[in-house]
Amino acid sequence: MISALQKARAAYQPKLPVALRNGAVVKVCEGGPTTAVADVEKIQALFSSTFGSPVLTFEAGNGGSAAPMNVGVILSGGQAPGGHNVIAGLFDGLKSLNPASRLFGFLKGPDGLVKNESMELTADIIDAYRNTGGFDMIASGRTKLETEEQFQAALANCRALGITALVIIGGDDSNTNACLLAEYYKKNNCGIQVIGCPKTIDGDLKNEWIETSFGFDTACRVYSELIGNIERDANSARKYWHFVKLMGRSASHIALECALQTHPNAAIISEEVEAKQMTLEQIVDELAGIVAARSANKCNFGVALIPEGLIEFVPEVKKLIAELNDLLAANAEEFGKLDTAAEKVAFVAGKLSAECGKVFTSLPAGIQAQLCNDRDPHGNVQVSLIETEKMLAEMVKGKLKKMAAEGKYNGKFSAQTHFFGYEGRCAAPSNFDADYCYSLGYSAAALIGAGKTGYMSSVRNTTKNSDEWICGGIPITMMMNVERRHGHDKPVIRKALVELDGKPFAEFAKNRAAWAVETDYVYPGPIQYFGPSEVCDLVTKTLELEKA
Ligand code: FBP
Repeated sequence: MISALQKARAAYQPKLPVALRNGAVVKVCEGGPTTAVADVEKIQALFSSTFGSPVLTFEAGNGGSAAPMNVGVILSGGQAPGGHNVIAGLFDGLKSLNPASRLFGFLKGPDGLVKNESMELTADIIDAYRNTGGFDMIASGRTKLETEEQFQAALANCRALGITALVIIGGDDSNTNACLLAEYYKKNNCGIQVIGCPKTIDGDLKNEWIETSFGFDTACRVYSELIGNIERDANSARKYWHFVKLMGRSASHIALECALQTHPNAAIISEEVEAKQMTLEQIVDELAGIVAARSANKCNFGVALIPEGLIEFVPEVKKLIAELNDLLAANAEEFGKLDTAAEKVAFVAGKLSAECGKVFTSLPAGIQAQLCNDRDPHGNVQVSLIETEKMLAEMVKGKLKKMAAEGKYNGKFSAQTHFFGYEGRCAAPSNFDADYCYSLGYSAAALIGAGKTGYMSSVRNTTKNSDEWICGGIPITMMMNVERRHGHDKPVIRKALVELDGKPFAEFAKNRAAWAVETDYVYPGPIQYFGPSEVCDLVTKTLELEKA
């Protein structure tokens, strides 16, 4: 059974750029040769077959057709609203190239490609998922596609299905791997094209050519609705401070966008914390200062936004985590035998350097235990499992107690904590994401039809009406540089962190002092799918400001 909204939404026809409205056989306009964002010689050497390809821009074709082909698609990494529309756009684009073309979905992410688990995506299946959230059509996974054995297994599996092109829908890491795969297949004349699509709610896969990653718009709208509701509750009950942690593994784009949409009393931006080399104590002092200032105005309530990745941007905690990672890796066997959190905490506390030990013991006991939890498959702390919102609420409470003892504060402080992340990742895509994703998928079909490989599908000028959208392909090598990862130099797509000299941060910085003491909340309400264009067809504040 499907909901009334899903039924009505199934009929929504996403908008397409003019260049794709006659089908995916397009006129391809080539720009000049390209380079990489940094480490040009190294990137060129690593990607000798795909490096330097031109930026491609499409113009409408005359409705012609191409030979039929079989294409495979993968959803990689965390869910993001609109993934099903990328697949629907890809499907429709391929059928416009030739109705006999077929699309196969590899199941559970890159694993499905390597282990040959797939299903053919027929028109009935696609129709059931148009404009829906989630990745459940074929499911996603986080396996990294990077070894030659994996590339060979994927090749054999594609050949068995007659697949000559792959579309990888993923974030910076998955698109980096798409680029490695494209290079390997081209260099070895395997006859398989690889195209990437920019996905992640985190919003950190963007650059001059990729205006935004899909899913960021919808996820931020869901969180902003919830934050607005909480703000209104706080302003009604007038007795709680709400500490809201927001997803975003590393960059603070989500926290910044939600702050711009809802005007909270405080919002921490990790990139600023790192740039100013702030200590945890300074962050706590700042928050406690805002609580005290509001309390002096008889407002013992408020809302503070905390980015998920914060702790890794606080220099002293970053150092502690790095030391912990090494320590746990070096003592894995001994550590694995410990049962209780207390034993684990005591074990590491006894082995840390004096400097990191001091930071570790200054943290609330619950956080100490969480820092000792299992690492992800890449040896990283799973930041979404660290309850930073609780840690800060507890530390602010402690600071206020001290301030009260010194006669600097006499208010009441009662905290509620929240974590918004999974709530937004599978929401029904906003009109923006529904249109953008469908166009990205359709554009990927056009890139395949044009015989291209190593490109990311791109749709630009998205703050304008879709009649003015520009679509085409961007060579993935163009977005790359070399970074040190787990002791090795690796080619990777450069992650886009919040730019402190960018317009979205400037807008926040200009207003935050007023938002801190005044109660200037904005209540965005739920995403609107039907109704006037001014409430349905919005773009994020981030994009609006960046493109202004
Ligand atoms: P992607 O970058 O793969 O899109 O995932 C982003 C994200 O949603 C982060 O915001 C979050 O830290 C992480 O995934 C959580 O991952 P998991 O769902 O595996 O717990």
